[in-house]
This record gives sequence, C-alpha cells and structure tokens, in this order.
Amino acid sequence: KEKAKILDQPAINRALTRIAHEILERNKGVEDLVLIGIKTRGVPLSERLKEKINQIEGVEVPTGEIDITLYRDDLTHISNKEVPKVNDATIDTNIDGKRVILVDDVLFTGRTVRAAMDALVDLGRPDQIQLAVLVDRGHRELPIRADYIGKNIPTSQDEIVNVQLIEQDTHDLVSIYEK
Ligand code: 3GP
Ligand code: 5GP
Ligand code: MG
Repeated sequence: KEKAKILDQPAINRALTRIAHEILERNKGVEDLVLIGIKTRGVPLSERLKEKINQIEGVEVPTGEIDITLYRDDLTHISNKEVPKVNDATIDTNIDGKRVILVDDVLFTGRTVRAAMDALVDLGRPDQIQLAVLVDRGHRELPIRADYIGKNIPTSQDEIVNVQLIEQDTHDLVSIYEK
C-alpha cells in the first residue's frame, strides 16, 4: 500500500546531478574513476551518473556491473537472514589503482554492498572504493556508509522503498510502501 511519494522525476534528476558534481569535487576530476552499478537498479543509475559526468567534464568514465542476489541461508538454520551472493560481475576495465564508485538504488543493511566490496577486491586492487546510493533507508547491520546520498529516508523495518526508474519501470519515482 503506497504511503508517500518521496522523489519525483525532477527531484531524482537533481539529486543525480548533485551527486555527479560531488563525485568530481571529491575526486578532483575524472581520472582513474570507474562506476560500478549493482543490479538491477544500480545499473541505470550508474549510466545516468556517467552521462552527467560526461556532460560536465566531457569524459566517458568506464562503467561495469555486479549482480548480487539475496538468498535464504536454509542450510545452516542459524538465522533467517538473507545472505547476499555475487552471481556475476561484468567489469571490462582493470580496476587496479582505480577509484571504484559502487552505485545502488537503496542502501539498507549494508550486506549487499559488503558482498560487492568482497567481489571487487577479488577482482583487483582498487585504490579506493566509494559508495553512491539514491536512497539511504537506514537499518544498517554492518559498519558501512554511503559517500554520496540522493536522499535519506528514515523508514521502519516493515516499510519498503519503491524505486521506479524509466529504464525499467517506464517512469521515475521513489515512494514508500507499507508491507
Ligand atoms: P533493485 O535493485 O532492482 O531495486 O534486492 C532485490 C530487489 O528487491 C531489489 O531490486 C529491490 O528493488 C527489491 N526490494 C524491495 N524491497 C526490498 C527489501 O526490503 N529488501 C531487499 N533485499 N530487496 C528489496
Ligand atoms: P542491503 O543489502 O543494504 O540490506 O540492501 C541493499 C539491496 O537490497 C539494494 O540493492 C536494494 O535493491 C535492496 N533493498 C533493500 N531495501 C530496499 C527497499 O526498501 N527498497 C528497494 N527498492 N530496495 C531495497
Ligand atoms: Mg538495488
């Protein structure tokens, strides 16, 4: 059941424009940057950031994607928690010595990002890993934070942040649902 619309299309666009500028400011330009989207909705967000950075600096930053899915760890019965597992990574550029910026739509417990970081350090030796998210909904279970945040949305455990992006959902909208 939808409770509130949080970000409409212009608000999402402005947040991503700001994040693109923040990325360039913090990294003093585009040198050695690589954007990695976490599937599924982190991927179109990373492509939009690439496009904005290109508009500002005239440079095409390399991008890649990581597919991380959550599965129930039924084998151990130790917890009922979903465990993130890296299925696939498509990163055509060498990340050694690079500043890798992970991009995801929603940051929640931090477990997905942790799995993504594990995959990245298996793939190479990045100089830095940074994190950009459209929404931080709180409830971290690991000491992980985002460097770039579109919007902080304080949520309860049983709310869901619904992220719709034109590339997948025909329109741009962030809203809150009650489970
Ligand atoms: P997305 O990355 O394309 O947005 O995590 C897998 C998918 O499930 C995500 O796809 C996300 O949209 C959706 N999802 C919605 N609410 C939740 C939630 O509370 N937890 C998790 N893990 N995923 C959620
Ligand atoms: P985490 O691993 O931080 O708990 O969750 C992050 C991943 O789960 C993100 O990739 C995101 O897609 C998904 N996720 C967790 N909570 C939400 C939510 O409220 N809304 C959406 N859209 N995705 C969520
Ligand atoms: Mg996601």
